[in-house]
Amino acid sequence: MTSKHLIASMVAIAIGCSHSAVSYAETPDTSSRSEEWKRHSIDTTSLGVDGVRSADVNGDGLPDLVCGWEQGGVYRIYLMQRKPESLPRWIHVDAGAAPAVEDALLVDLDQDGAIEVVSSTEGNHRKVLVHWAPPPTKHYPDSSLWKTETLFENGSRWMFAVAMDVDGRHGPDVMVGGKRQGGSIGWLESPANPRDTNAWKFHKLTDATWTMSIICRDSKGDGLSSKRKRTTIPRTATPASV
Ligand SMILES: [Ca+2]
Ligand SMILES: [Ca+2]
Ligand SMILES: [Ca+2]
Repeated sequence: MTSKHLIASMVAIAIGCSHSAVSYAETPDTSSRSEEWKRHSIDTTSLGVDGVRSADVNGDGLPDLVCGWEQGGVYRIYLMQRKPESLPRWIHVDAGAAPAVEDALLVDLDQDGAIEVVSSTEGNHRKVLVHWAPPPTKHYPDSSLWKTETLFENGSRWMFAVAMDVDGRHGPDVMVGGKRQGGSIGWLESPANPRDTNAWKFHKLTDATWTMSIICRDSKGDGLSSKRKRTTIPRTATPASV
């Protein structure tokens, strides 16, 4: 596999109650569209994988991944390790519990250079959690150095989050979306000390029936990000937010 093919590869997730996997699909080394893509599993050890995000967590130029395992109640980061002309290996970072996790977001919330995870949880847990990363001088994959705290809860279910500096101060804020009874879309305002989770303030923007995603765009072209939301009518099955 060349780096060109790897960059062009898609990350996919297979979802099932008894069989779950974080996987990626390798682009064929040919111009023929008829050749099948090869699926490579990264992790098959938990249940209910739900959603995947990508960012270069450790700044080595290789894309890393994060996803939540809804039935497994954990989130995991996968750090890509790759040598030329070989398939990647992945370091698993299992750094905190997140019961009924629906979405996991990579963001350096306290701006110290180490990227945290913000997870949205539903079911009976119903919290927005922050999983604080170790300081940049510490070993990022060391699970014992991670710390999980509640960033926000109001009794409603949380489905999706994106980072966005809404007010232009104190670094990134967090836009969050929920569902069903009491569901809303709003933003969590970062305080001067983002590590003080009690000081984060929630600003409700609108009611929401079922948030599937939140996309930040400068739709007016005025240099300020706007927000678009996608919601659906209520249903009984848990949607796949891949
Ligand atoms: Ca990386
Ligand atoms: Ca950080
Ligand atoms: Ca801010």
